Amino acid sequence: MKYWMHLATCALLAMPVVALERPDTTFKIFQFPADMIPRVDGDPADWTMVPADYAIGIEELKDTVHDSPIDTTDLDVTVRVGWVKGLNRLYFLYEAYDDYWDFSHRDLHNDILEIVVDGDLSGGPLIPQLREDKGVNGLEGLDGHFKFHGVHAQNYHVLTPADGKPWTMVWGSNQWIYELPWANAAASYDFAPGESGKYTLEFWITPFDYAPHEGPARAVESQLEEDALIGMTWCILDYDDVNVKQQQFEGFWNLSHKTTMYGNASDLVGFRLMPLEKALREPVEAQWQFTVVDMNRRLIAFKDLSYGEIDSWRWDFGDGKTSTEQHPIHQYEEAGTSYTVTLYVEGPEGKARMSKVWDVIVR
Ligand SMILES: [Ca+2]
Ligand SMILES: [Ca+2]
Ligand SMILES: [Ca+2]
Repeated sequence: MKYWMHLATCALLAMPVVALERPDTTFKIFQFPADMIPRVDGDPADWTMVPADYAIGIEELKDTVHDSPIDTTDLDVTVRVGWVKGLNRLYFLYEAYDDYWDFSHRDLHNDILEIVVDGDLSGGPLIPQLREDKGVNGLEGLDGHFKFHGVHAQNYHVLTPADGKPWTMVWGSNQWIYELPWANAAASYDFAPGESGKYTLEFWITPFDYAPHEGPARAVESQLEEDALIGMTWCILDYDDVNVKQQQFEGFWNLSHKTTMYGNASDLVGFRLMPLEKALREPVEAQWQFTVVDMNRRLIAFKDLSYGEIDSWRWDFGDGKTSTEQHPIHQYEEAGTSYTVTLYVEGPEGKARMSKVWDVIVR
């Protein structure tokens, strides 16, 4: 093999591999504007702004355990997922029809919406039983559970409905993640156990890169960034008979088309954290941030973060100097705490300005 070919092969092998199920499909997570964050109260009215192509219906699901055909008189579900830029939370609206709502037992026998999330696409097993080194030094047992289970990707068994139970079970070693300030839920329904009907559930969860058993002190939230991909899936465990003694569900309706999504984050599907829809924005919005390059020389780098089609930028640095560069670097001659910095932007569809009074301080 020629040396350069060998190099090319090595480069290919070294590329990060995002192993997700359904690699040709990417689902979308709707970005709510900061002044329209959904109120978690079981009333779906605040989701009417979410366009139809964000709704994920039962036609995307597959019963990967029994291979049953879809029957919407047995189960029909739609899920919408949202996020808010600046918050590491995933919001959900779950709307479901079931011919038999099964929720009177105290144990695992309960209609369930199972969600698995891997915010940093770490992939790989998240339950000790699926580790390749299971059985080594007891990793399959309680050591594996407390040190590993659900730590780098999380599995929620959301109880639909939850009656005399918390809103969800966490299949992991870190039960603290299902309570405020990490999660919250509210449901609305009007049926008794064994009846049919419509169920509405609103909730949010916080995905974690690291969610240890001991609690949140050393935990690391997944940083949700616009346009980024996360791994996620859900499946619905449809129990349809309260009298069945064994804990056996009738349906396993899975968005990933691989059953082991429950315990392997490489079997999740890709979800994109979408930007704000155009209809929710002004045609031109001004925004910027800055970084101190060298405080001794009072050297500041300004970065334009404006939105829309823009063909002119004008910066007023507050010291009598200006720039028409998009991302200028400016040196202040004197220390000061009151440099009011303004960015004016303009394009064919409009103009805007962003002025910050107390942000830029040099000493
Ligand atoms: Ca609501
Ligand atoms: Ca059913
Ligand atoms: Ca059911």
